[in-house]
Amino acid sequence: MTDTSSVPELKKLIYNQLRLGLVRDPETATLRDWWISTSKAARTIIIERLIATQREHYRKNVKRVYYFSLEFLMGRLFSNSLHNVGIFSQIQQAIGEMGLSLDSLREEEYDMALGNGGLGRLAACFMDSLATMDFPAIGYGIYYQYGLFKQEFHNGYQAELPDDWMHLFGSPWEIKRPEYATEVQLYGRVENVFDEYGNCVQKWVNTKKVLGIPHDIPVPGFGTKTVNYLRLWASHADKSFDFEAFNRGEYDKAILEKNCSEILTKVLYPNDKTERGRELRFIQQYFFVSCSLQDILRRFLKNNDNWEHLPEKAAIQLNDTHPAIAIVELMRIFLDLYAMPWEQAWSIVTRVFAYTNHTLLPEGLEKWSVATFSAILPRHLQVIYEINSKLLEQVEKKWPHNTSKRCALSLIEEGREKMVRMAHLCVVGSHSVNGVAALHTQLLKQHLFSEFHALYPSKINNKTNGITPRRWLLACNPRLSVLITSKIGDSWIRNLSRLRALEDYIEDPEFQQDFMAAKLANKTFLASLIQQECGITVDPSALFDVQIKRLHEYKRQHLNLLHILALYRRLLQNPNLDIVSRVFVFAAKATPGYDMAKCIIKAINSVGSVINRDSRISGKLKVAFLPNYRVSLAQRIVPAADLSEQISTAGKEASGTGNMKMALNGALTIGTLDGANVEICEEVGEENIFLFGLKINEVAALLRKGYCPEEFYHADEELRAVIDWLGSGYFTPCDPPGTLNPLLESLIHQDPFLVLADFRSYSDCQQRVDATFRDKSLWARMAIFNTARVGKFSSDRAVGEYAREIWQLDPVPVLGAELNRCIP
Ligand code: 26Q
Repeated sequence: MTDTSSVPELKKLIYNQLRLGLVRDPETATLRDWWISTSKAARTIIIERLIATQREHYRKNVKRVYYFSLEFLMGRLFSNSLHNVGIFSQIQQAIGEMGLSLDSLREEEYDMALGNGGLGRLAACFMDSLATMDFPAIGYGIYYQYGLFKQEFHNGYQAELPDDWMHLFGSPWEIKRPEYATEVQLYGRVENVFDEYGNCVQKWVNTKKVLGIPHDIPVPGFGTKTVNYLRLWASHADKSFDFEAFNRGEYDKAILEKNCSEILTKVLYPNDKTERGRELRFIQQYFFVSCSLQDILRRFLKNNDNWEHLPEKAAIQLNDTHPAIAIVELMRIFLDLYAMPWEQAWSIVTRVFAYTNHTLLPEGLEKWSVATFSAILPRHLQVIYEINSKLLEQVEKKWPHNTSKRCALSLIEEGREKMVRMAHLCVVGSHSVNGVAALHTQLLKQHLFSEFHALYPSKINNKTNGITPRRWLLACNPRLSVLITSKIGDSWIRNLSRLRALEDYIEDPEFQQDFMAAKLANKTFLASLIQQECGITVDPSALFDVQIKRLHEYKRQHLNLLHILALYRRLLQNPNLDIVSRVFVFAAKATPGYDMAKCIIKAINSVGSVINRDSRISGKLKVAFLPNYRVSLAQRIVPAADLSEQISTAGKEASGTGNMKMALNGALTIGTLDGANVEICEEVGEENIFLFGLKINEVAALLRKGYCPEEFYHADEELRAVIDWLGSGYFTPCDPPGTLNPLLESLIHQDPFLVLADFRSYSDCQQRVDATFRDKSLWARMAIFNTARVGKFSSDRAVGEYAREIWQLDPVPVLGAELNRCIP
């Protein structure tokens, strides 16, 4: 048997892909051609293992978890696949012998940006961990033609461009599977008809039909033969689409209708409150849920014949409420297509589903109008009313004659327009409801779902988020990975807690030096990217102060900005002031409809361009806002961060995962006691993190008493000065007067996220950061402590907890997947 992973064999595979697959002459092949051929060569190995894995799962009739998510932020797959399959160094050598470099090939790949932010990236990290830990798993989502928009800055303002990620070339990783095409119904009406036993049953008729075509992306585990996959659905016109129009000779009308079907999965919706009314998003949700459930039931019926066994074979995790309609759809299938009694159907459904909540913000809670349901999914609305009436019976039993409890718990929000509360649907229809950090879960129990918690005391549980160490250390930070492995071996890659062994080296000056040398090299690399992308020259030895995340007021990028202004002003007023040089690195996209977020971007860019050009401060401060934040950009910034900004208003960030990524790469955190920061603090110890700001109870107390930002504005001379300065037009000389007014107005008069209240505490804390950074050895020790102590935040740990405590899922090792004999 040939060893397909030997260098000569890999070279052969790559050449074959280039010549036979792409029909290209090696003499004239472009970098893109080489990237595609190399990816496809790796893919052949992955596919053999995929087939072996699926065969094993089928043969053993295993239980699987199905992760339902509207978003999978996979980023680039090239390096990750090579690492996970165990051929990274061989491919590196093969490519090198062919006169090319892996780094340049890597740059050819588009990010698979099928998500907005944390929730989508979490789904991607979980897929990596599930495969690595040999859990049978399939991710279900949408094959958007356009991912999250591409961001450019025009005069400091965000401009949005389409992200045509597949471009003309498609993705070398995807496998289109028309043989599993699935039909989905929409619109129509419900008729009462009598079945053969004289029972009145409901029939959904006169519907429009759309087809879902699966596109599979293989997900190889690290150091295992398991290859799971992501199944993404693209909409397609049904074969029968408007045949009549064709027959009437209305060819153009028929084609237009075809386009309507195919528009369904064209674009990912950005996370936006104003988007809620968009009917297309609602249809997207139902479309992918319906396809996925049919796929799951088809798979179940191949090996089983008793629905009672479904919960032993399938666990479905709902990534937020976005796929919540799945609960109703499975009920509808059981009731209407299999004539199952309600109680039995409900018992099965609630044992299959589990729900993860990712937000406490009221505007983050999804609601759809009863009118939308009635037009698009009329039968589902009936089922929802039925679920609700049974829920309200339970409420009546627990709290007799209590209207306020009924209103608080009902699936229907009464008002001018009746709305269906999707989170309530998820809570009643699932056996598990989890938050994503300890604090977040506690707040779910105490506030958002307090009544449900009283009704179902054991349902709500915590699963603190995690990140995959394969992408967020091994692949993104090769220098640090090599150093760590040289000291403690490579078992940390699959068992991140092993990083604790680094504590033995904390006092070792040579290790401190090597650790910080890796950091400096990463900063030098980022500095060249900043030069290239922003035209700003930065000094790699400065403190790299990094805030990278979606732009949102609650995340408080503007608090960071006020601190930058304060430092700048202090320097201007005292040119000899001794402060540590800093490079402030930002990267963030603002949702297109979110004007305040866009105004904050403009403000940061405007202040940055003045500061960066001011020779009076001799380069002590630089501000770089890197455009088009995405996974591949994060992979370059994370390893280069000295300071990780996690400064949300306490109680607003469910968890955060960027905090984990930067701490793992040896950055120190400056943060509030919010989300997973609380647990990071527990792990690294208070002496290794910079905490500031109001705590949750203090935020609540301040709001209760009536928060008045003007008071803080008037009481703090420096704060007032920087706010007035920002509003003066000084930083926006070429823009109309009042350009930044919305931001100023909001800060001084509303300040919903308590920026002014936390400013002084933040600024003082930044002075402690400054003092610490001067002590190189102290900083190095603290940085190493961070890397050594954050093993808990591996997505392997998180997924292990989900499997044990929610899914009751066992690992299934795939042995002897050496099917390479099929390859010539
Ligand atoms: C809703 C309706 C219509 C269109 C879009 C949406 C939508 C899309 C995405 C609403 C929310 C999201 C994304 C939310 C999100 O990313 N939440 C983050 O999840 C992370 C993983 O758990 C946490 O770490 C973050 O704290 C949380 O903000």
